[in-house]
Amino acid sequence: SEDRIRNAALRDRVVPAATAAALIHPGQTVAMSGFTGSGYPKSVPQALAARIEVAHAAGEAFQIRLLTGASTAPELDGALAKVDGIALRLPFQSDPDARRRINDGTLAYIDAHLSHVAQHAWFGFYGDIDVAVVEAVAIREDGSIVPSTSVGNSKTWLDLAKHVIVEVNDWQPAGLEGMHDIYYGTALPPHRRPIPLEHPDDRIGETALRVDPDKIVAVVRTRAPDRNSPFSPVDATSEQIAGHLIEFLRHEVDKGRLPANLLPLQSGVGNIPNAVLAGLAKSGFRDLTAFTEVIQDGMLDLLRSGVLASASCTGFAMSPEANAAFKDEIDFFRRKIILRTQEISNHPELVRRLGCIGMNGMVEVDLYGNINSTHIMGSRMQNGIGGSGDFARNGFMSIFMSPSTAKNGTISSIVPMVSHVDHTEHDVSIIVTEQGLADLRGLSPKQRARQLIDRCAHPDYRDALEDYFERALRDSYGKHTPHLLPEALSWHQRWLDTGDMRPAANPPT
Ligand code: 0RQ
Repeated sequence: SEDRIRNAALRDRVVPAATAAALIHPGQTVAMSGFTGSGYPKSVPQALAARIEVAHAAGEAFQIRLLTGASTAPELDGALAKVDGIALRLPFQSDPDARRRINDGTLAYIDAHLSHVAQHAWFGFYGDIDVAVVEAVAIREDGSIVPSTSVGNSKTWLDLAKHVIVEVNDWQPAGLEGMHDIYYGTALPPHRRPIPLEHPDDRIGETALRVDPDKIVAVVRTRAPDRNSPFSPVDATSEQIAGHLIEFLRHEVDKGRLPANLLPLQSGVGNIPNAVLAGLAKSGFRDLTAFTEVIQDGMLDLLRSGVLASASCTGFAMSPEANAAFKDEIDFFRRKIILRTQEISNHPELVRRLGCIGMNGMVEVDLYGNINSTHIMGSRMQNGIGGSGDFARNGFMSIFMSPSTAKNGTISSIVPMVSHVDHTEHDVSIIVTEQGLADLRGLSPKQRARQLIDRCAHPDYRDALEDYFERALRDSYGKHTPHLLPEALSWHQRWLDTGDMRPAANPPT
């Protein structure tokens, strides 16, 4: 088959992964491609991890500062975290080894809005970027780089890095070429111009990444799949959540508050969003659009059936089966999908203009609608805020979904006060649990509390929430957002002490 490296000078720079990894030095800031397990480099990070392990065994210090688009996979985050090779990580991860190190306090993590990362890098907040490592499906004759299954921050990494390593992955379908839309109109304040995108499927950029060929110090050939995990089958809880949400969307169309084909959808990743997508497939909706970060299995099905007319994203999260089918139907999907930089896929200006419907998961919500998306019991990092804030703050409406309890019912997802705040009450419009849906729009704090207790809380926790709220109404210092401060986080403390938030289940001794 045709060589994916179509520039002769760069063909001469092909080296083994270990040779390329040897160009990365201790203390350097390394910026890699990759977004939710798609389009991340696969062999250089592993070769680098091997090198770090050898250095550590010899008593030498060797860590890097690691920047990406979002989460990656075991070959990148996992391999480097296992050998304690990461001093600083941003802006998002979901790797068990990285998470363990973050929570034992040895890995510094900056949990950033995904739309912020490129501009913060340009502003210089992260210091110099020494090396960029990006995965490509091809290098063109002119040296420009065709990204693979994600774009993420790769444009910015290639613009800013002193040196560039490209992994050309033969496993990725060549037919990805033409799916990308890389916008080069961004500038720094005060020189910014409006972004000329008016419809979710507008193309406003180029199909490949520009790079100064002199910066490319190594090219590595790989042939390996994106490491994607299968989704669990839709369970009853997710199905109920999806049911409530779709009924609500229909109701909004009937009321004339949403057009018949809704507004551009943003959907988080995971089993509940997957259930929502499966529900949309059977809902009767047609010609929907998606302006989102990640396309997962369910969205590919919606594109196939015409429920979804087009989808704009910055990466994929596909199961191995979905990925195989995607490769077979790449010519169809290239007409339906636009892969953008995450700076554009999540851009506040665009999310506001298009009026996106943001649908994301949460850890917990409090009586007044503040959302915790990231921290377990206020201090343990789960994944990160990801793009949820970009859409929650700026969308037409912002929906958060979760089962009403966690950890076998020992935790209520509706709590008096959240133990960490990612999305404030001002950014949240709809809460959905398997119990029901609370529409918080246009409600005052006390009205919101009533809705959340009555519609979303699990019956095991309803009385305790009601009791807290009533006593807060009576005794709170202020009666606008009533709280009993010594008690507000006592449910979390009780769980830490006894393993159960329910007072009766495990009375403290
Ligand atoms: O822990 O795996 O140890 O059992 O949190 O929870 O129920 O599997 O749900 O995978 O949808 O994750 C908010 C984390 C939900 C996700 C969050 C525990 C639970 C389990 C995972 P275990 P589930 P999900 C697009 C947008 C932020 C990023 C985002 C997330 C684990 O949605 O990361 O939105 N969001 N990105 O047991 C204690 C609670 C809990 C709890 C759940 N109340 N208390 N533990 N858990 N609720 C994508 C990108 O931006 C890239």
